[in-house]
Amino acid sequence: MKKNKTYVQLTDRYSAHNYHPLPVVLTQGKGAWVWDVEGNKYLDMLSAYSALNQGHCHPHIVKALNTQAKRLTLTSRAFHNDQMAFFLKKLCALSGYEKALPMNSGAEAVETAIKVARKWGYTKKKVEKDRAEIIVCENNFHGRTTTIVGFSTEAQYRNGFGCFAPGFVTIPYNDPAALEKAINQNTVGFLLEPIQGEGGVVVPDKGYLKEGYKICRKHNVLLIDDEIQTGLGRTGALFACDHEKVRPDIIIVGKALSGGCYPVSAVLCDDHIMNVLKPGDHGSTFGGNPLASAVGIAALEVIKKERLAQRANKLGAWFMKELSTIDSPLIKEVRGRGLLIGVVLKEKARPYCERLMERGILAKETHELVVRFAPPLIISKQELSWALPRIKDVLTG
Ligand code: IF1
Repeated sequence: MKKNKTYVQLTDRYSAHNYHPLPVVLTQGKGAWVWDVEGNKYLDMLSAYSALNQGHCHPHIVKALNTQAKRLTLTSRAFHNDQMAFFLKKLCALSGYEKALPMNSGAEAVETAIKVARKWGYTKKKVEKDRAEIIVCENNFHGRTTTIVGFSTEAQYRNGFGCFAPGFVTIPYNDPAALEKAINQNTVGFLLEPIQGEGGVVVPDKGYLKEGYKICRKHNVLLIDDEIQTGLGRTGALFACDHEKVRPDIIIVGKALSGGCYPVSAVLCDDHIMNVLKPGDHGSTFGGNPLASAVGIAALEVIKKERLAQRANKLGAWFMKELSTIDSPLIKEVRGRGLLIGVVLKEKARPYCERLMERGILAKETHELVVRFAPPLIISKQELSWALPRIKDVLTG
């Protein structure tokens, strides 16, 4: 049996060095568990940054993937396929929006939302040509395209990648007054994460989204909610904005929209916004393809049928409470919502993630000081209970 190290060396030889992963090489997954090439078993507490809410290789989703793969995989949007409409219908029914536009990666869906918001601004709000502004938050993470990193406030994501697109205005997160102040007649959208994931699992004050929504309404600005990481059950509701009963003008989803089986993302909004797009305005070779659509249908069915949001809510509250009782001078704070939890340390989190790995738990640091726990939502209380003493050992030892 080849060792993890062999694969890591081979990867270093042939792959761009744009990542620094933990030195574990996975070869199989089932539910909340994964196995490496040496036969070691781990509890996956990252779930591919919340793409695996339904768990690894969920049989219902894998079956849909296999069945569709044998029938038809791609038509392009030059022709119709017999899967996409049903996928979008299901997504609209679940989310309560009138229209959905399918893309592939999260970043592409964010780009799509930016285009929709700008075109809405020019055609409906009558913003002067090329003057549209979108407000974004400090500490944001919305993806890696040049437009998106152009409005990141993280030096590493930007440095060396300019020039950047104009038209973005940055304000502090969790500050409604700053939003009101930043809006002018050219503002078309306010793009935000309801919880900042990459930012370190930053949960804003209660009422922030509601207040933000009210301000947007008052000034005819679109609230664009990036639920790529927080959506589809992760925080204990279908969308994190549901906790405040806010209905954003645009919601962006990705990751768990395929249960980790395929890249599937989408932009959701009502027709009076989506109808600004005309044939030829936007597209994607793979967006809405039959394989993606069949997988998407199955992924949504699992979220609903297995009540993943309710599970995340219940298990998350319990797990976070348990984590909070760990008495260690190393821990500064435990924060999060549902099964998106950050344990903020007083020192670098990476060595602790390495030690967790040695104990059979896969987690990844974010923002240097935060260990993020975001297991698949199908995880059981027993599995979480198995993890607790191990996490406790590592964080107190
Ligand atoms: C990587 C982080 C998470 C996202 C939100 C859009 C996207 C993401 C809120 C873009 C993607 C990913 C990207 C991935 C790591 C991961 C991540 F650590 F970078 F911050 F989840 F927390 N909006 N987040 O979280 O979606 O284009 O990647 O499909 O390695 O960059 P994408």
